[in-house]
Amino acid sequence: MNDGWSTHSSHWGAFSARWDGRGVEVEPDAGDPAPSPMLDNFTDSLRHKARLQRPMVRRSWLAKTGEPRGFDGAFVAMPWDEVLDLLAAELSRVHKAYGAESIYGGSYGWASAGRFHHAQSQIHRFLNVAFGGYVRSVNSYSAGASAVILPHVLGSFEALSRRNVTWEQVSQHSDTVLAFGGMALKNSMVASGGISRHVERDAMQKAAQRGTRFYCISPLGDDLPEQAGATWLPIRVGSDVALMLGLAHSLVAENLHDRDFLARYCTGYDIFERYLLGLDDGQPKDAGWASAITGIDAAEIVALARRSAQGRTLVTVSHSLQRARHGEQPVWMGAVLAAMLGQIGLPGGGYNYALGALGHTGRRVNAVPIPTMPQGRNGVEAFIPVARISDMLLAPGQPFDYNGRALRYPDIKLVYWAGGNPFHHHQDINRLRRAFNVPQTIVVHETAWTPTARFADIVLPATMTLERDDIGAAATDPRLIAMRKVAPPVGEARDDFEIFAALARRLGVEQAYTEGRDSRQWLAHLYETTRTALAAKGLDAPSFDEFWQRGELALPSEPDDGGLLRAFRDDPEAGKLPTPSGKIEVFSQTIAGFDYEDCPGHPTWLPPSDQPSARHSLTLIANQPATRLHSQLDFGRYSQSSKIAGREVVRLNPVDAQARGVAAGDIVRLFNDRGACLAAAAISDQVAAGVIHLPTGAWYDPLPGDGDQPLCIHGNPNVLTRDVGTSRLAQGCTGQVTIVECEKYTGPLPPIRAFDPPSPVT
Ligand code: PGD
Repeated sequence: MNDGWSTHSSHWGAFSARWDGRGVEVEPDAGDPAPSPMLDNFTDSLRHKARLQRPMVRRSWLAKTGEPRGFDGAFVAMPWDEVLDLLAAELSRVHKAYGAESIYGGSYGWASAGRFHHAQSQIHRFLNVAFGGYVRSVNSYSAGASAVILPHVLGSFEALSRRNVTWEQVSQHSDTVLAFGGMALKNSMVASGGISRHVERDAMQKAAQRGTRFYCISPLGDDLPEQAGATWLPIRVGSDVALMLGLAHSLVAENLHDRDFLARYCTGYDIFERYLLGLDDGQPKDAGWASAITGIDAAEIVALARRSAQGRTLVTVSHSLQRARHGEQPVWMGAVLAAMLGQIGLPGGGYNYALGALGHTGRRVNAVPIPTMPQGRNGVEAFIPVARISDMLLAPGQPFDYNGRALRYPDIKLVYWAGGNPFHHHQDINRLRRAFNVPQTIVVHETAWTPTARFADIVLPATMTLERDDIGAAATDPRLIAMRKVAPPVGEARDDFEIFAALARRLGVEQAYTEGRDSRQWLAHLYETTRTALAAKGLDAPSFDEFWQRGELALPSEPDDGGLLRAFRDDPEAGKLPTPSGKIEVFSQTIAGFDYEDCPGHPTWLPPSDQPSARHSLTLIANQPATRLHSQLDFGRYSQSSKIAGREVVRLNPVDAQARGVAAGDIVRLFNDRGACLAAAAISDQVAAGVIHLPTGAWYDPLPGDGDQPLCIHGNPNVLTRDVGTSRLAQGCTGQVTIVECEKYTGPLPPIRAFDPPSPVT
């Protein structure tokens, strides 16, 4: 590139960048119609004080003093050769003494966009090669419940979310979009692996201009962009299934449900209809019943059912709804409601789980494979659903249920993490603190002194994406991006690949790990899969060097064909769904057979188990932030610009603020029985009454000397959330909602320490 500019990419957009020795200039990709302002977080991040510069080892771990791990422990700097010898010896010791089933390498996290320096792939490959495997995690914090329920009732989560109704179809065909949980642009700004074109805003605007009516069904009115011109239905938190049932009942009451579709394409509707009509429990799930639960007017529910039965109607359900106790139910009931409307598989209609939840959805899928780092084979059977990490560490050997199986938690002695931040992403951080004190050794590769790094024993500095060459690609993005190194690594930071290669050498498996390739040779090797597929289609398929020179390459897409649901609609025999019956399972014999009280055999209204009380009267929504991806670059310019007095901003409805004497800009304390945090108040009528909104991602910053449940002085909502699975079926993350109280904070305001390296560091 000219004048020192390099093409690069991130989970939140493609861009060019230039390093001047102190800061980074960033220019969004010229072809991106709506670049993410989160790109600004890169500008001053590379040499920020929060960056990890040298390998560090916890002093008390080295001295074996048995002192608990904590935020404020002392670390000792160690030269690379020494720390790698030490770590190789520790890995060998644990492996020899307890086996590979004592090493937790689940290591969840988004890390960076590049496909080669993909921290997950690197750590998994290393543990597979070195020890024949590790205890893994399954599913994600994003889609823990839907990834398990959808295959039982409709098809795989990937197929249903990624190759289904596109934004092109919405802008051309949809008349009504029932967006349960909304489709906020802050979420579709992001796609793992990269996103070169942000199309959602313009697609919704185009649709609205054509006449599409969007309904934002959420306690937050701005969960759809203003360009959608949406009607806001401020539903009570966690009551979407009741609204869906009320709509379904209204359809039946007026004979508007599509009986032919239900008979031809579904199984078990008759069983579900008995429940819907209340034939066994005496409670019809009618609009009046739904209104009492949801707070939405009964006449409005009936009118919405009527409208949905006319024209082309699309039902979408966001990830957020299933990141809660009983999160399987809205995912399933959304599909059943769409089935009753009879439009599943039609352009712009039917059901698209997670449309707008990430930039991966609503797009055409690439017709050629993207580069993927091979991870090798994991020979260890034991695994956990990803959000059960604290349970596993705190209760080794204890039984748990998962998707019809009775399993036991493995006994973990060593935790190895690269590319994730559990002290950001996991629920009930005070419980996680206890859990992180159980293993003998914790190893973390990080770019910065995240709270997770501060709770580790061996902390190895990893390069940030801008400090290395890579290839950016996602299976739903039409561009392969040459992610060219922008700046030299900070301090002694090394690529994860280099670190694992050096460890592999010490463990005698270097050749198996590297296959004799250096980083550059791996990039060329991984690129070859894409190049060969392009050449086979007779398309532009430049050599690796030419691709690198050009900076990007266009990838072809599959047709906008509606995926598996369209194929099923067109021919239910030839296009059978991958469910036990080959049809849409309105009732699932398999799930009923598991006999889980918290996930029955058909979609069911199960009231939230965590209800507001006199002591804790507000429902907290802890969702994805708008100013950064998760916790990444919280110290970056854009993220910091949104804070008030350095604290994360919490939004309250004017009524709730007034009742507590809270004004805009005040510092407030949020608390419940699990913990407490400070945040800065903003007052907004876009937040329903009784609801309080604090996004995730502010780095955990506990007040020193504040006991077992220290106040987080920065605003991390995961000190408040509950660490309990969605149900015995999926055991997914339930971090989206919890019950709290809020009061004005008048004490002295402690300085933020989250971005200061731990002291003393010698
Ligand atoms: P990130 O902040 O993306 O969060 O959780 P996740 O752990 O993915 O963490 C990635 C880390 O990787 C960062 O600390 C970054 O510095 C590091 N990193 C970046 N590049 C590299 C690299 O090349 N090498 C190494 N070694 N490290 C690197 C996200 C998770 O949070 C997700 S996906 C969801 S959907 C959940 N959402 C919620 C929620 O809605 N509500 C609550 N309460 N909690 C949630 N937690 C979950």
